[in-house]
Amino acid sequence: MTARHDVLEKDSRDRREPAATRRTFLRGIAGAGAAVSLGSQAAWADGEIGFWAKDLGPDQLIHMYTTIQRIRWFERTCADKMLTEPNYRGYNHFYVGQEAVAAGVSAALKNTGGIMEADLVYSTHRPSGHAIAKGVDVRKMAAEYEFKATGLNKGYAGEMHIADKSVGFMGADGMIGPGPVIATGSAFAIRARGSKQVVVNYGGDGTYATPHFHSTLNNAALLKLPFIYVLENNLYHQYAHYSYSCPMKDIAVAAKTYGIPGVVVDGQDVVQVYNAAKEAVERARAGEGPTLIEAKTYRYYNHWGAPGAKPGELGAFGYDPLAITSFRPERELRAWMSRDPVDISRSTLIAWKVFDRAKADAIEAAAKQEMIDAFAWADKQPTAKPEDGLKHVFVEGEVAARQFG
Ligand SMILES: Cc1ncc(C[n+]2csc(CCOP(=O)(O)OP(=O)(O)O)c2C)c(N)n1
Ligand SMILES: [Mg+2]
Repeated sequence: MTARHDVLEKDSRDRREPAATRRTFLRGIAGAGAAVSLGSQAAWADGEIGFWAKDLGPDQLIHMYTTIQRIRWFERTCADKMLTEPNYRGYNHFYVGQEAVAAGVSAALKNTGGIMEADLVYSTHRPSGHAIAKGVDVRKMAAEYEFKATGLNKGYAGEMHIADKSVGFMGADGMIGPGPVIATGSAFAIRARGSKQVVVNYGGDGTYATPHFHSTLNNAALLKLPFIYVLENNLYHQYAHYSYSCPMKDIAVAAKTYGIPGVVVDGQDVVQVYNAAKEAVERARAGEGPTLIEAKTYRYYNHWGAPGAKPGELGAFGYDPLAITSFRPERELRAWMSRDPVDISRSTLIAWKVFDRAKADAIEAAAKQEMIDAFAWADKQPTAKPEDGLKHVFVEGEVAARQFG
C-alpha cells in the first residue's frame, strides 16, 4: 500500500525524515510495541489500525495540529513572560516538546458533558498540555497561573492544582505517586455507575519507581477498570535519567506483570499516539480493562521554569543552577528537537494534503495571537487576596449531629 506521505513536500520547516526511513521507523516502533504487548494487543499493521489514523477526517486531523500549536504557544508565551517580567508570579513546569502526547490522547477521548459524561483526565505537575488538549479555557488558565481571582480556580490553584470538571479535566497534582490511585478510584466509580466513560492518568518516568504505579495497575487489571495509564517517558525525572530508577529501557514491559497490554509509542508523532490511545479507549469502553501506554518524548526546557532559555527562542540550552551540573547533553536536546512534534504533524498533514503550508502557517499565527491575548487578559485581572485564603476551605453552616454519632 502506498501511503500518501510517501510524497513529501519539503521546505525549510518541513524537517521530517524521508518517507522510507519514517515508515521503517514506524514499523520498528510497532515491533517494539508488539514485543512488550500481550494477548489481544497486536502490532499495528498497514490497513488494520492504520498509520494514517484512517478513522479521522480532515477536521479532526487539523484539530490535533491546532491543539499542538495552542499548547506550544501557551507555553512559549508563558516562558517569555517568566524570562522578561520580574513580577510574573507563575510557577511553571513547561510541557514544550511533549505536545503530541496530550493532543493525540485527547483526540481519542470524549471531552464534553462534565464529570458524569466526559472521559476523565488526571494530570501531573506538568499539566498545561493535558489541560489545553482536554478543552480548558486558556484565558482562565493563564489567569490561574498568575493566581488571579478570576482564574480557572479563583487563584487558589496556580499551575499545579488547576482543575476543570466541565471538560473532565480532574486536575493537576504536585505529588509524584498518588495521582493514579485516585484515578483508579474514579474508574471504579464509573464502572459501578455503569457508565461508558474512561479514565486517563498521565504520569512521568519518575512515577515508575513509586509503589502507587504498581498497586494501581495491579488493581486496575484485577478489577478490569476502564483505565489508561499514559506514561510520558521524557527520559528524566527532575535532573536524573530514568535508568537510575528503572532497570528496563521500555517501562511498558511492566504491563506484562499485570497481564495487560503495554504499548510503546513515538510520543513525537501525534498520529501514532492517537492510534494507541484509540485502541486503549475502545478496550476500556468494552469492559476489557486497562492499558499502559509509554510515550517516548522529551521536554525542551528544564524541570522547572526557563533557566538557560532566551526570550523568543525555543528550548533551554544554558546551565541550570538547580541541577548542580548540566544534567543532560545539549546534543541530546538538539537531537530531540530535530524530531519536533510541531514539524512532524505539520509535514504529515501537508504530505497527506489535509492542508497546505499557508493554512498551517495561519493556524500557528492564530494560536500565537490567541495566547498573547490570553496572557494580556490575565495580566489585567485582580490578584487573589490573602484574606480570601480560607474561603472555600471549610463548609459553612451547621453539620448534622448524626454525622458524629
Ligand atoms: C512525592 C513527591 N516526591 C518528590 C517530588 C518532587 N518532584 C517533583 S517533579 C519530580 C520528578 C518527576 O519526574 P517525572 O515523573 O519523570 O515527570 P517529568 O517532570 O519528567 O514530567 C519530583 C521528584 C514530588 N513532587 N512529590
Ligand atoms: Mg520525566
